[in-house]
Amino acid sequence: MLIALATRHSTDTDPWLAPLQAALPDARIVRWLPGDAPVGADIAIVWGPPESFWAGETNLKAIFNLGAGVDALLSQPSLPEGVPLFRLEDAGMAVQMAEYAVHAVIRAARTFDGYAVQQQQGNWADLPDIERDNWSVGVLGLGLMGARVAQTLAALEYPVAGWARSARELPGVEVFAGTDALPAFLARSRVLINVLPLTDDTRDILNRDTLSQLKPDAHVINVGRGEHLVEEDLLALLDSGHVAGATLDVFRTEPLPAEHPFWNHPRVTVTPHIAAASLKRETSRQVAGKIHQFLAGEPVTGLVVRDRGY
Ligand code: NDP
Ligand code: OXD
Repeated sequence: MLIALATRHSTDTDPWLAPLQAALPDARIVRWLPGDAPVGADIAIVWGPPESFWAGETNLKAIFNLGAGVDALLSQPSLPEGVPLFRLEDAGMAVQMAEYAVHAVIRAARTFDGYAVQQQQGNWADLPDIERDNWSVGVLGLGLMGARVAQTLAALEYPVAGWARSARELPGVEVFAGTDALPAFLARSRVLINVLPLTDDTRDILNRDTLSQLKPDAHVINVGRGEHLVEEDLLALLDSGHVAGATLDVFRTEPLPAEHPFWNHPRVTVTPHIAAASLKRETSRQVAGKIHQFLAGEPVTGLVVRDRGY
């Protein structure tokens, strides 16, 4: 079995070679970087390869993505049609996403920034107690990431709701489904956590109109994709005071440009797209398992429905 491992930069490819080869001892894995000759591979394992990769690979039977989000791949006109595309499913990311969200919510709800300021002042004083009823959390997206985020916060006794395309039962979480339910979901939420995939339906979903529907003193946490958020609308709502703070992991342009106002905004926390990393060993094992299932003609989960966009 010949596998092409394709990314944009060698720094992205190199750390994956050893864990993937260890998980796939029966395969020959060839690193492909821009400018290289075609590999003629049966299988592609990719993370953000340039368009030029696809032109040379005409024998591909399946494509495996080293991440959960496939928006960048689906936006490439040269991505071969009819070749099944599989995404990463959890593989240790959901628990990281839950940690990230819990950290951001607790930091706001328990006024830890206020205590940090007081420590600098040598000030031993209580800030107001938490009232959980005032910290209703809404999670956009209830897939592998969103459901874990929602249920982890529900276990900490925050009032949690989630929004997805389709209805389902999720213990401890009030579920809102479909576009018609979005206004009611937003109106009951003070903290909004976005864990949606980026699709034509979800692009720009965090905008002046939707964010204005949140409860006052809202907090916005974006761990989905940068293009979910209309950045100038968030800045305007931070200025007006309707949004009290934001924790942002993903941006329309990454790396976030040096001159971007988010860097120095006193109520915005910026992290460099690290909310949930694709862990090398877990990911390699999952991808290897999927490849073996695929080649054996067995059902493989994580197939991307291209028309749906995720
Ligand atoms: P899933 O496919 O498991 O879940 C997607 C969820 O979004 C589903 O609940 C789906 O609803 C819902 N959804 C999709 N479109 C709509 C819509 N139009 N209206 C309402 N709900 C919608 O994905 P994951 O949970 O694995 O990952 C989600 C995203 O998280 C990734 O696509 C990626 O962008 C981001 N991510 C970010 C990382 C980071 O480090 N910042 C790391 C990993 C992922 P339904 O269940 O009804 O289909
Ligand atoms: C992913 C990501 O989609 O890391 O997996 O953003």
